[in-house]
Order: sequence, then structure tokens, then C-alpha cells
Amino acid sequence: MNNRLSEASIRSAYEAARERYAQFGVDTDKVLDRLREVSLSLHCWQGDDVSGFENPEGELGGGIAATGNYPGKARNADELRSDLDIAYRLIPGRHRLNLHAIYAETGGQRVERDALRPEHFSAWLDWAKTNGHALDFNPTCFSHEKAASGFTLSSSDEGVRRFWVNHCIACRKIGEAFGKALGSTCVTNIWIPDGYKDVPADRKTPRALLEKSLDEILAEKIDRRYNLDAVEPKLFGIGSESYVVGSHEFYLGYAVTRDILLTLDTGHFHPTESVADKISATLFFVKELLLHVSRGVRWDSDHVVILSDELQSLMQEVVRGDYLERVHIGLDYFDASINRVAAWVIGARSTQRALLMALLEPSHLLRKYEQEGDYTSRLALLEEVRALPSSAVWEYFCLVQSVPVGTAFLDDIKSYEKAVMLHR
Ligand code: RNT
Ligand code: ZN
Repeated sequence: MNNRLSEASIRSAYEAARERYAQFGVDTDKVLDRLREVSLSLHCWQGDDVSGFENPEGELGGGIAATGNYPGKARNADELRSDLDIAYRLIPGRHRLNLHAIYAETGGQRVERDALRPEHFSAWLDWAKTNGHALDFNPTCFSHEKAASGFTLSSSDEGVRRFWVNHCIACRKIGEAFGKALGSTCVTNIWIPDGYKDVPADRKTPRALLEKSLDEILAEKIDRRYNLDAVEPKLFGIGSESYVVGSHEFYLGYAVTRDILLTLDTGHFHPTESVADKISATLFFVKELLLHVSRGVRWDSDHVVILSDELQSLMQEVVRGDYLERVHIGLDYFDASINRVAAWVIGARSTQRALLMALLEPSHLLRKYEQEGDYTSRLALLEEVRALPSSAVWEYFCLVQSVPVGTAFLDDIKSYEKAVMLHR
């Protein structure tokens, strides 16, 4: 297959697309200026199936699962950074990195999670500075003997609960250090797996404990310029099918009353529920949102993101509500059955394409029809817009951003795979 397009054909297709969108009053040059400014937060954990460096051979806990055994998984921080460098080179624009606490580099020493400090991430920080990536962060409240009971921040064992509270406190300080050092606010997101496989007798007590733990974690005020806190609800996990302590209602109420961020993971709701619809609903009450762009399939909440209708609706809502400044866009999925660098690139590029399509929407016209009660024209235009040549605009964007156009990014990944990944 020849997957290379000539520069001349990309440019002429763009000119035609520009004219086409101009007929609807949309300025594609302006749209691309806006798209270029949006940073995604790439999740480090796609590169090694959420193993981390604390106990890479250990089992992944928390009711999440990375299935597959595609070769080339990163085994240490240098390999992970090298893989990330390839991924970032194939994604147009400038992007952030989302780290988890288990990606600390402790020089072969066991450092307990409640004792983690910014210096355990100094290599990540240096790399981020050198390569122009800002950082986001997450406490890791799973894959640990103190999480084996299935309860962390809501544990009724005071020692266990304290441990995880202290871990989260340590993580906020690491987030603060990242934000200060890089001059870009770090979002520190708390997700815990706590819940029951089977019907609980007491849904209240674990939630009371979680509320108490979160209040203890957030007791110290941290300058919002450096660190923002977020909490991430989930409907169910493997082994927590009947009850999850940190449910959507719990965290929505918590985020609103404590003035912190709510995280919406697109894999964490009932399959027919629209996460897109939650954007404007929640943003009346929380200042900012963190998105975990993911894809639920059956029981798995973490398939590689594709350019689905759901993803397009999500980005439409972000754009239509003029929320780009209030919505942090992170990715969250893990697939061990395909090339892991490609998984990052495919999901990130599809997210950007959905965003681009949303920015290209003639929203003024659609709104006009809606206000006039002309729902017939609204529907007709929405259908027309779906198939306008956004691909030509995307390909031109890739060209001017000096990243491969179309599936040509695969060439780079295949040669990297051959030269580096397959030797691991
Ligand atoms: C799990 C949550 C959480 C994790 C990461 C690894 O269902 O989505 O965000 O995926 O913390
Ligand atoms: Zn998530």
C-alpha cells in the first residue's frame, strides 16, 4: 500500500475544503489555529499495560485489565520515555503527559507510596522540561497489598485508610511540584477501585469513610496555579459489580461542595448514557472538568479510543459550550494486543479529529435554526456537516505540523518496532 499523499494534493484538497466550509461561514484557518492550542494529556500507562516500576511483575489490581501479549512492552522508564517520544512525534501539536505514582524512579530502592516525593520523579520532570511537555498526576490506589481487600480510601481498617490518605497527600505535593517547575497547572486525579462484588448490606459507611479521607487529603490548600484536584467516579469494575463507593452522584456532590474538578471517564457509565450530555450539565456547578477519553466495550472500560459518534458528540459539547478552557482532555485506555505506541497515536489522533470536526461545525447556523424552531433544517444541516471534507483539513493540519499524514505514521512505528521494541 502506498500510504503517502503528495504535498500538492494535500494542499489543493485543503483549498477546496476551505471554500466548502466558507460557504457555511466557517473559517478553517482559524479553526486550525484553535486546534493547535489544545493539549491532550497522554496517559503513560498505555506503554506498559499499567505495570509501573514498583513491582512490574505483579498483578494489575483494582478491577481493571490489560489483555493481550503484543511484544515490545516498555520495561523501564527509559524505554517508556523513548516510546513516548515516538508517539508525540506522530501527533500534531504539543501535549502533556499523565503520570501515575507507580511510575516513580526510586533507584532500585523500595519507597512506600506514602513516602513518595517529587525527587522520585525528577527524571520525568527533566524529560518533560527538555521536550516541552507539561505533567498531570495520579495516586495509584491499586496493585498493592494494602489494596488487596478491595478497599483503600474507604477502608474500615484505619491503618489501611491512613496509608492511602497519606499516599494521596504525597501525590498532591508531587503535582504541586510539577506545576511549579513546569509553569503549567498539574491536574492530580484520584480514582479508587473500592467496592463490592456482591450486594452490600451497608452502602453508607464506606461513603462516609471516603468523604472523611478526601477531606483529610484536601485539608492543605495548594495554590490552584500549580495543582488542581479531581475525583473520578465509576459505575462498576471487575470485582465491584454490585457497588462502587465512588459513584457518579457521590463524586459530583463532593466536587461541587469542595470546589474541585470532576473527572468524566467515558468508559464509566451505563452504555446508553451520554457522557457528552454531562458536560454542560456539570459545568454549571463545577469550575472545570477532567475528561478521561476512553471507550467502553461490554465489561471493559478501556479500549483504544476511535472516532465514534460518542467521541464526536463529546467534543461537540466541549466546543459548542465554549468550554475548551474549562475542560482538561486526558486519554485513558490500555490495550496490550496491538503495538502500544500505535495505540497512543491512534487514540490521540482520533480525539483531535473529533475536536477538529466539532470546531468545523457551523454552530451559528445550527443554533439559528434551533431558535427559530426549524428542526427540519437543523437535522438536514447536521447530516450534511457529518460528511463535509474534514479529512482534507486534518491532513493539511498534519502536513503543516510536520507529522505524517494519514496512516503514514505507521511507517515510523513499524521501523521503531523492528529496530527497538522487538528486541525487548
Ligand atoms: C479506572 C480508571 C482510572 C484508571 C487509571 C489507570 O477505571 O479509569 O482512571 O484507568 O487510573
Ligand atoms: Zn479513567
